[in-house]
Amino acid sequence: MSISFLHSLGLVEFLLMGSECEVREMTKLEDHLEGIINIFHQYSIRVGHYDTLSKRELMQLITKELPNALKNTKDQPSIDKVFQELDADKDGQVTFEEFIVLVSRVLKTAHEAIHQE
Ligand SMILES: [Ca+2]
Repeated sequence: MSISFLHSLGLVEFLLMGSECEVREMTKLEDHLEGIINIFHQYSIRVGHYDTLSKRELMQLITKELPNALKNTKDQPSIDKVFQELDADKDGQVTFEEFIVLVSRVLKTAHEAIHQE
């Protein structure tokens, strides 16, 4: 299990107790990046493997968390298409590594939109 996953479960503080670990405040960017991991975990732990998204979990994440960034978030064929594109190894699950392809796509589009305003 990654530190971030444990962190999202609130276990890091517990594990770090007694160890000599310098505690530094997270920067804004680090905080935002960890936020992406936390959101992923919020959905990935629901069913099946705790660290991958099933199609249903991906759909829940997209519908709840990206309704403005993505079109047709409630349209099943569109979700199917996104899932197939993200599931690079075709194992029927979207890992965090596969998920960040979507994050990167959304970020890129949002950045372009800012410059068009
Ligand atoms: Ca996969």
